[in-house]
Amino acid sequence: MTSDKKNVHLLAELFVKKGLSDIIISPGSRNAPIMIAFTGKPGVRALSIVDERSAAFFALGMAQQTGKTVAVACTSGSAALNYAPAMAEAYYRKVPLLVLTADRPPELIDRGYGQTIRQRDVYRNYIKTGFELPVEIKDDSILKEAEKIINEAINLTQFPEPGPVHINIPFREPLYGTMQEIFDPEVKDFEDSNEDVQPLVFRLAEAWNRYEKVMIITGQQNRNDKLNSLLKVLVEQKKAILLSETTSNLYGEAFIDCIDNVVSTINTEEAANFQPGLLITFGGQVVSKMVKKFLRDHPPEEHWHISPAGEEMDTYFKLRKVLKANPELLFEELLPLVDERQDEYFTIWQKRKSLVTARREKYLEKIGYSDLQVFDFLLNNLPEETNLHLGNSTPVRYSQLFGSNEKFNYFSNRGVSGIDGQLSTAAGTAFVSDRLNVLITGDLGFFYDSNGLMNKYLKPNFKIIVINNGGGGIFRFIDGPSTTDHLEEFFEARHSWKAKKIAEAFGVKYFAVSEKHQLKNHFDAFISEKETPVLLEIFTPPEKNGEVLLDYFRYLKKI
Ligand SMILES: Cc1ncc(C[n+]2csc(CCOP(=O)(O)OP(=O)(O)O)c2C)c(N)n1
Ligand SMILES: [Mg+2]
Repeated sequence: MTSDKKNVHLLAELFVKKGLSDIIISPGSRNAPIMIAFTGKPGVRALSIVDERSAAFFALGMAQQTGKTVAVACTSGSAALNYAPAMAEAYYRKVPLLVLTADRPPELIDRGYGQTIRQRDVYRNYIKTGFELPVEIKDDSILKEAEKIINEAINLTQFPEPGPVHINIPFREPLYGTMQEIFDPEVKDFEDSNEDVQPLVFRLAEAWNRYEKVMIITGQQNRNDKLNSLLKVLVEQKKAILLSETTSNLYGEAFIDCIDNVVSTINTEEAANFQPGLLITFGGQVVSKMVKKFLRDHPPEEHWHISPAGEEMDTYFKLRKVLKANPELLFEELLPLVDERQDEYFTIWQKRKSLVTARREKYLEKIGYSDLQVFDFLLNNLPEETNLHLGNSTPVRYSQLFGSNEKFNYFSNRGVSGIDGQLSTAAGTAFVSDRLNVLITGDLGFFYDSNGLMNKYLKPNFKIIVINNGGGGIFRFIDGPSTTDHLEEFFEARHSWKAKKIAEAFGVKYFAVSEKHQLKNHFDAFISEKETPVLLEIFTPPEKNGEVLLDYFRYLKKI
């Protein structure tokens, strides 16, 4: 049996035929036909999550792990608006989501009916495309039209690059009718044009060989072993400089994987020595503000960006060319065509990296209990094979200071860097993953998204670490807030809340630490817990954290 609303019956059929399985449904009555059509259908795994904001981030977490499109479905009105933060994140990070919003029929919009807003194109600025299904499928031509829309919408969630797509679905009452399945729709797949990358490869090789100083910067991306080995050769044998971040999920001895440590020590007199001639970039967002500033002040002569969708990402205001290609294919073809670059340029970066790394270790030996010390402990003690979810604000930034560790897969909501869905996203990834999934979040980020715990799908492989420094610790480090009278009240939003009762309310086991000597024991107990999700709250002193980090960068500079 399915819904007697033919538009959604058709959608559910195509959803399964196109190989999709996961849908998260939030409660409501306008979306009853979606529930009826999807749940109980062979091949569909339907989850129920109440809070739409959290549900959409949970879906994003699932999709970032599996690479498969995940659908979310909600009722009409403000429910749909609550999907918006996760849509924006998915759009800017290229995560495949299919957003289904139930709506009233067009004749009842703006006529005083309840729970009704203008939903068509509601996410228009941050989705790939928005569609609306016909209300009634009265004849074959409307059926074909709906079939076309659904095929196209699902294809667009994956091609040419993944992202979110919206389908608004108007329903006329009554909403709860059922009928036997009647449709066996036709699947239309996206034909990848498989464009020839050769001409692009020759152009890039020609540029490479023209410049002695070649720098590659990688933004956020998933782990990719083949790409990783190609980049290793480009760096180790061809002497390019590669700047990567933990969120780039790339690992190599000679990669400059702690950008801020190195860049913060480059002074104006020597900047020209570190400045690239040719800059090649690919991947998503770059976390480091310092490298953006460095390259704006000391720009490359040419910047070439590689993007499968051909996006113009002119971060450094020097973009010369966009190569519409897959970086892996491009680098594979490029390797045999490029010469080794200047040894001097390579060495200057490598030397600086070793100096600052030694300096970091010295500094860590002498500091007291603080966020930096806690991160040092955590990053050195988390088990192998961990999916490490880094909260926005300082967790993702602290991780950069320690470089990339091959034992972790790093995740972070860096598409738009919100603190509003980190817990839900990590929980979604843990749900579809067999590994240990550890989220390190700030306190405000945790309290903000604590509805992520209002969820029946938290598994024991999901562990949360809350670094509770009494507010938004980041505002102590960035220039500006401390020069105003509002640092504590309006920037940090200082509080003395504790996560204990929230964790307990949702059946999450709780541990707390507020001094260095407690850290090891509680951390070990936290990691050993195998039966239930668990939360470790680490209280740190806000003022001290600020001093320790600012002093860290001063200390590095004295190399
Ligand atoms: C949805 C959203 N609102 C506001 C911000 C701005 N913001 C960035 S960091 C931050 C403070 C986060 O505090 P916390 O989670 O405790 O992390 P800490 O800075 O202490 O590491 C805020 C409010 C944001 N990134 N996202
Ligand atoms: Mg905080």
